[in-house]
Amino acid sequence: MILTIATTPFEGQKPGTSGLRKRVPVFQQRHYVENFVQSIFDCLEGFAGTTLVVGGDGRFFNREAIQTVIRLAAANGFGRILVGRGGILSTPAASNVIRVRKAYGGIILSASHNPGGPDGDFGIKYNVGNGGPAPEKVTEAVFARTRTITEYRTLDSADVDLDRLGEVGAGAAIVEVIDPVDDYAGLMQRLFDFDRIRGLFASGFRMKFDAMSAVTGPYARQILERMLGAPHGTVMNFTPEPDFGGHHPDPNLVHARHLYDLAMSIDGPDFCAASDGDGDRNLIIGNHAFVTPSDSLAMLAANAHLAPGYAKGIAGIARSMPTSRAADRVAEKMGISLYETPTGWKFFGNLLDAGLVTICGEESAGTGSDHVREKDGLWAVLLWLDIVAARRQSVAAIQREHWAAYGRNYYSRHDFEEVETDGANALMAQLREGLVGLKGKRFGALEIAGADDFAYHDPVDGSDSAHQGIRVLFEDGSRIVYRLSGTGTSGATLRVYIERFEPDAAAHGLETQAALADLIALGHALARIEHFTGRREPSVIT
Ligand code: VG1
Ligand code: CO
Repeated sequence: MILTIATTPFEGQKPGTSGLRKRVPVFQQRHYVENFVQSIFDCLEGFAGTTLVVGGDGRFFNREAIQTVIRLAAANGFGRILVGRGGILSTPAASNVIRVRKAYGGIILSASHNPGGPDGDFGIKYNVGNGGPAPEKVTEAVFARTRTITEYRTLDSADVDLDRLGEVGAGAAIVEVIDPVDDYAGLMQRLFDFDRIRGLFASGFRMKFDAMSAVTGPYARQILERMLGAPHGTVMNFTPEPDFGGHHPDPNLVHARHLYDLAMSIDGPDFCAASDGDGDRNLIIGNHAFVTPSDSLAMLAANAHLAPGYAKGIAGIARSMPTSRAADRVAEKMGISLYETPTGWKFFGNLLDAGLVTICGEESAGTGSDHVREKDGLWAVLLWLDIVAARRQSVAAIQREHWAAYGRNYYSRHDFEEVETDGANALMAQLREGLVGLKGKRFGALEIAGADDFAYHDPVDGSDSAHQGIRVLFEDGSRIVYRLSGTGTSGATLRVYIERFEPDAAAHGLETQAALADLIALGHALARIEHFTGRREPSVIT
């Protein structure tokens, strides 16, 4: 039976860079999930009888939230609800299911790289019919709706058994529990030369993939160990845990330090990789060769044609604004367009749909292509493996040759996490006010060529997005970028992105923080970071 339940709005149900993210106890409040999900449905049109995809990264509260979503979706008139078995779907796999099953859209339950567990974070994100995150005009409408909602529609039905494949009824709708891995593994098989990668492993190539007790475990084991013949034990921490084993499922040099140490050890593996909570990020470390995400985007773009799925070449590249300009040099040499978008995958969707770009990436360890409409951690790992197999070279050699051909963009991100919101906002405000005065100023060898508050005009749908981060550009091509995170759940996080271009191969062997030292110091001074945040040092350097 369909029930109509009276409710009142909750404060702050505002989707950020990638959906609504809050602490678990916030989501556990009565009506909280219902309000947000009903607000999404209230902003959609013409979905009666269509298909909705639902899945999550398996974190604490995933199963409960999925049952709620199923009841609301059925009561609101969706005809078919596809759910990953166990409530599991990695973010890229969900994107793929939406596309191949021609669904109206999808609801992804994830807070990505944020910690999980009863005191951790939870999140809900809506994806549209192309498989990608809802664009800003949709997320803004949803937020507006959360502020006026008075009732939601649900069923009084029992829970669906999420562990049994197949169809069951829920009100007038059909719920179909699907294998979360099959379609996705098939897609990877079509894009890459699995025989060639199998040959690589057969020749003794050694790899470690850390699924970080998060969603990619089942995918990585199926693809790497079963389909590609990597030795048993290649995939570590492969069982998705509701609290990610108490770890922070963020594949960076802080939270996946052990992989870095392994790759740098004397008899270390040839290739180390990891993914995040929901499987859309990637970390790539060759033996004695850490690849920054920005460099990875550039190197994948330059070599993608070696993989069967991209043999015809790539149409263009898109990167988020703070991502280094290494990819720009590749695009320039290839004679293809480079698009600079605001942070967040939702801005790539239109460019991919219009065929303007094939490969996209962000400095935050996200790369992907037009095969889905999300960033895709395992995809990046498999493309790297296919390139290594095709070139018969180590990651270190590929990286060295890339830098020699294109120059090296030294790059680092400094995060000041959980600082006071007022101070962080004041810091951004004073930077914004001082922008006009910066041009022409000199600091030692560094001269400011210009500074602005990044705004994006979408060339496909004509929409505008302002205030996407402060850019300070230098005459020698260096950059300092400041922005506040839109994924945190407590206080504010200031991100400072620092980049310097080095054309001279003789200077490509420097340690990154040392190569950027003068820019880092200037970055602190220009924004008066200590004054506004009370912090002298960042909490995380990647
Ligand atoms: C961060 C990253 C951004 C990424 C977003 C979602 O956002 O910087 O590049 O798209 O997370 O990634 P922010 O607003 O905190 O800087 V995920 O893997 O958390 O879905
Ligand atoms: Co993620």
